[in-house]
Amino acid sequence: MRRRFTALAFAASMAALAAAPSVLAQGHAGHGAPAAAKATGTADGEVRRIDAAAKKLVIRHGDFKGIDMPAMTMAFPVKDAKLLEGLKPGDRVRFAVEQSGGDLVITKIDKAN
Ligand SMILES: [Cu+2]
Repeated sequence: MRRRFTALAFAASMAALAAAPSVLAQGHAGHGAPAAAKATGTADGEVRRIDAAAKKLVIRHGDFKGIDMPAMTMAFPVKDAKLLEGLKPGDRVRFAVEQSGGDLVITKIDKAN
């Protein structure tokens, strides 16, 4: 009798454990998006244009690692105007971005020449 009771209690606790993860997931769903880790990626490219006033770089970039984006030419805001120093159109670069709202912001850029 006691043995049977223990087995039932065990089964009940296993069911509770199995249910717990989904309860936790639902608890996070409402406020998960802003706290989620920022997507980051790296790519190689060539500087096409530098807009120091707007703190933007137009880069013809190759495929990204870490971010789903094919090769194209596009403008990127830079996190810090200092990142633009020493760059000129035609420079080959390797750079890192982080997703910020709808933008991919350059956080690091190095000449690859
Ligand atoms: Cu792009």
